[in-house]
Amino acid sequence: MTASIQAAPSRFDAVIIGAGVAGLYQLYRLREQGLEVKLLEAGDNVGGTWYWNRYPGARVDSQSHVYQYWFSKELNEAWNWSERFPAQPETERYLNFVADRCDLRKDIRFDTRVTAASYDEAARLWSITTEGGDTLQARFFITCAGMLSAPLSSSFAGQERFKGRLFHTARWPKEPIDLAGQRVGVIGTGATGIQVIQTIASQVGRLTVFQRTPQYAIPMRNPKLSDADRAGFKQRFDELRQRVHGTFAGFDYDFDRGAWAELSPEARRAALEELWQDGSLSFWVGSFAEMFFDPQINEEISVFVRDKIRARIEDPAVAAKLIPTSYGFGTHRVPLETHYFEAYNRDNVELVDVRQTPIECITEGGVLTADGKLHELDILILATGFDAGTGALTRIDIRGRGGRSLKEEWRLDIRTTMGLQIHGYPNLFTTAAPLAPSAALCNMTTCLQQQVDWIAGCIAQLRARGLSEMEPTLEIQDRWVESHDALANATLVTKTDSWYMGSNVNGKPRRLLSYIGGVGAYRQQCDEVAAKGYEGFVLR
Ligand code: NA7
Repeated sequence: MTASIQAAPSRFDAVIIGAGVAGLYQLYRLREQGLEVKLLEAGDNVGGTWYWNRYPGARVDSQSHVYQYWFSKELNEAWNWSERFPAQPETERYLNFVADRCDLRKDIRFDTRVTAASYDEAARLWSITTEGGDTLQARFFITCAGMLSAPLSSSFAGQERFKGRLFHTARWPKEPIDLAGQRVGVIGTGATGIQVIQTIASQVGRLTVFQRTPQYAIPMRNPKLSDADRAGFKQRFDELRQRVHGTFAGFDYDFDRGAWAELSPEARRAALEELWQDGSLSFWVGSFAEMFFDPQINEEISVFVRDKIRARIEDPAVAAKLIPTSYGFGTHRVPLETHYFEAYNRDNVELVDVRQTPIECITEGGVLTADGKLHELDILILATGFDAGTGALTRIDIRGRGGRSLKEEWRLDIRTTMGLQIHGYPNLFTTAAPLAPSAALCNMTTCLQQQVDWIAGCIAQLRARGLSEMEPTLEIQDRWVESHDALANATLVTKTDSWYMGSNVNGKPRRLLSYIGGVGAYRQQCDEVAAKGYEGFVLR
């Protein structure tokens, strides 16, 4: 072959993007059906979120006994979690273990970033282009690219001038970074910033935290697991697997404490105390659903949490900055923390409220705030979050029927059918996409496995019927979006700014990105669609 002749594109039944929790399982499920599958992964190993987010203190906020795969009892028997909320290295090891045990690597191409994908209607094939210029063809194109994987890493004017080292948390290097004695700045106090701050406060010389929105965070209770704990969870494998798929947020706890209105003030207080002591997200998505709808109940619960925070901070002026008052508890992602608030009692930690004194720019020496003060730094850590839900897909040039552009469409309005398919993009299947339960309101491993199973079911069905194309009608998509919005708009979540609503990205259309009707209810609807022969979808 001469250099001028292009190699024919490689042809597969399915191409998957992303070797994280969803992608690995999707590969497993499709290979099980005998499909020729290729998984493309931008990183040099498996892990997804747990590959990229290796910043100091990175840790799962879901209990390990529900943050796992359910498709194989053998896997579950062979793996032993060390603690209730494992740190990033352990979670990454788990995903490597699964990839090895299931022999998944042979169908994964690492160091391969997808830049474009377009659908050929006549051939019913997707052409998927990589950064390296290769093209792969596939009947089915499945994105498992993550809900929180497109980092917002260039948010500040002058960043490139900074003479020190600058990292976004989601692009933390593999080699250790020596923070000892350094002047470190952290911008952002979301779930990520909190984990970084509480971890490095005692390691660095000086820590300057730039906070825009304070957080209602819950103290994590994270005991080491004993052999007896692990044996207990393993014994409950079948029960837990069934349970997590039916609860509101995909955990083993649910809103089953009765109605708030029927409890006396003492009983409410006792229930909140008990949930608080559990040290998990059960205080939020396993307590009282009314907090999402009723401003008064929400305020009562918010007061409870504010008092808990206040009691831990020595300086009342610092406490006033750290206690949220502009939004209610639980109306955006609630982080878990470990000695986070105590970090602000340390002499080497300074809190800068950037609502009062906004960040003007980054200079050679550090962060310049609107009061004219230069906060001099050796290292600047951006814990500034992600273009959630949409970013992973809009950073790829995805073209559907007639060359329509997903990026252009979502720039105007973010619409999907159950977060699993999009009208105008046949044979494109999406996980962790907008309008399905996701990170925001679901234990990710639960909802991702459910989505992967549903997609695998669609493909099996098509093949069994000798068909080759599936696409939702505009009508079913409109209906889904409408019912999603009706549920979302009844809650206080849509009244609070956060990445849940897309308000952290300038110009992004506002819509609650995650489905809020509950994991159990969502799954039921997905199952019904399948049971009715994919009613509302065109199969041909
Ligand atoms: P988040 O939750 O989006 O947090 C980002 C933080 O960065 C948040 O405190 C932001 O303040 C802050 N931020 C972002 N841009 C700026 C600018 N320009 N100036 C000042 N502060 C800024 O991201 P995380 O990575 O913490 O968490 C994302 C999810 O990953 C998390 O919910 C888990 O599910 C895992 P803001 O709140 O916008 O005022």
